[in-house]
Amino acid sequence: MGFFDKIKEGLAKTTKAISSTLGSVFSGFSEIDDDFYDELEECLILADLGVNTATKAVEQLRKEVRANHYTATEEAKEALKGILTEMLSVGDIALNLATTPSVILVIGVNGVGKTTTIGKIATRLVNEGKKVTLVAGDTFRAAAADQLEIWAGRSGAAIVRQHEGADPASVVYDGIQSAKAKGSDVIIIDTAGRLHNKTNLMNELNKISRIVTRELPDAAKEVLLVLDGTTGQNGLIQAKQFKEIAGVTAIALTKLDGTAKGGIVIAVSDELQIPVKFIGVGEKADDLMPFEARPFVDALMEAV
Ligand SMILES: Nc1nc2c(ncn2[C@@H]2O[C@H](COP(=O)(O)OP(=O)(O)O)[C@@H](O)[C@H]2O)c(=O)[nH]1
Ligand SMILES: [Mg+2]
Repeated sequence: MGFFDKIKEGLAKTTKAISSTLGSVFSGFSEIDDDFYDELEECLILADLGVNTATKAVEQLRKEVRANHYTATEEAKEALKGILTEMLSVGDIALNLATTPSVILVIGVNGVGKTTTIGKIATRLVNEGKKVTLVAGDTFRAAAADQLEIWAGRSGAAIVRQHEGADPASVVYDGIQSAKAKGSDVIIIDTAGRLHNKTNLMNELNKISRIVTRELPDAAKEVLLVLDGTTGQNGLIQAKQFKEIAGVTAIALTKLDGTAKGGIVIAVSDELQIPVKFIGVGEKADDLMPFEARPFVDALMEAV
């Protein structure tokens, strides 16, 4: 299945919600007037673009319609696709894996899909012929390392873990030594996401980052923030906190198969100016799509 069909399937709920409402706006108005813009803005907010991003998109659309003397709503629709695509284009969508080894530090609150996303990314990388080491930096619960170990087995990645309650930074140190010895191409670090104590979390992530920088000063590093797409605008608030404490370079939005609110992808890109590099559309190994802006927008508005 190609990217387009796969997202369309994964985003079925979102596509249905957005296209039925947006569809009625574009077909329900014969001319582009204030009522049209108001209705459009409301639809975009309902699709979880958030007030800021929806307002900004509609403002931009007004400018383009005026500048190009558009009169048909069909022309406005094409212009809107371009605007949304532009809002999603905030940086390189490929992971930076320029060095051997390179490091992906995966962060985010509990339950958003970090470990699952790591398993999916490991599967992709191993299939591309890369040697991958997973590091079980979530030592808070033994089950977390067990879950990562299952994904290591499935994907063909190596895993480094310690006992429950071990110091995450020490597991990371071990993981890096092991990856160096094995000649791994990519090291992916899982972490615990206890945001209830911001200071603790910050200290823990800082400590891990320091070890990575000390042991691999020249390595390409990604800090991948995982967000649960079903939490909508709350996810955005989380993301702002993590951006502040951890220097996020990339975002993965998960569970977009289970929500009618896929518009959150646009809000996240636009408000944080950090590229969404992956979207999760299911629980299986191949349910992770490298994100592409235009096909995403096309899928979102296909039936419109
Ligand atoms: N439907 C769906 N479920 C997902 C997706 N990603 C993760 N999950 C599920 O979300 C739950 C929490 O995932 P997990 O990786 O353990 O989250 P973590 O606590 O952040 O490591 C698990 O049941 C996963 O199977 C996704 O893209 N779609
Ligand atoms: Mg986990």
